[in-house]
Amino acid sequence: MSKTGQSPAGATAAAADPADDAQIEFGRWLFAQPCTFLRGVARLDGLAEPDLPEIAFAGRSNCGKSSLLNALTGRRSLARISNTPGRTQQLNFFDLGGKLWLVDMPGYGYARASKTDIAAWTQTVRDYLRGRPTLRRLCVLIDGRHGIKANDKDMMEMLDAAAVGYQVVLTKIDKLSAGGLATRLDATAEALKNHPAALPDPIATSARNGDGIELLRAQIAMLAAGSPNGLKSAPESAG
Ligand SMILES: Nc1nc2c(ncn2[C@@H]2O[C@H](COP(=O)(O)OP(=O)(O)OP(=O)(O)O)[C@@H](O)[C@H]2O)c(=O)[nH]1
Ligand SMILES: [Mg+2]
Repeated sequence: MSKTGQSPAGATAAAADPADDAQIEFGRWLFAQPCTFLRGVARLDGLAEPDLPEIAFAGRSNCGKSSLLNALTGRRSLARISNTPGRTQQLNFFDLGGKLWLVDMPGYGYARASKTDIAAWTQTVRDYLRGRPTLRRLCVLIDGRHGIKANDKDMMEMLDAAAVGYQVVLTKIDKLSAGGLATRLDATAEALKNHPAALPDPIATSARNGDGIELLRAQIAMLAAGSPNGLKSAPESAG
């Protein structure tokens, strides 16, 4: 995986580097663990103390957060998918094999949200990001068809200011041609240079055809293991 942040020009280089076979296998193993809905919370005071490492998924309403979660865990309907934007209204916590929590966050930029809703959302997200020492990675999902929009930029600037590191994940890339994807990846990597808390290389995914899902699983598994050195022993020792 690129650690330097120096990616030569070109879409292939701009996309996150492929994981090796052992990492892919580890990711597959982790995400084959039983995954269960823990609880949904609208306010963080309803949440259990941070316990396991957490990976959270944020993004604009309808960008494909719940679908990505389902694709990662190989379940059709773990997280609720909807054509109605703004369906996921709370932070939904899922337990993956007692090893990791996955957090489906409410989408932002929902056109029909009231100012009060937006304020509440912003507060919840800020509280969550500030108060989760166990948060290992925030994935910011960007709808691959549209690229980074103004409200994505606002969100990313908030994260930059709070120094919360994040991985940008392009979704729905099955809707793009090969050329369209290359252009989107280049433009996204270029835009990320202005966001100090963003990892440099976006990951391109499709919940529909599975593109990029193994790579994302592998990256999350590595984070959950704590360090790349924990990789080989983790599946055996975890039973
Ligand atoms: N073609 C395609 N459509 C997708 C993909 N992922 C999600 N969608 C569609 O996009 C719409 C929104 O998906 P969701 O997963 O509900 O999006 P969300 O970000 O969780 O939405 P909210 O919870 O409302 O914020 C649904 O109609 C999905 O079927 C994908 O990879 N490819
Ligand atoms: Mg959702």
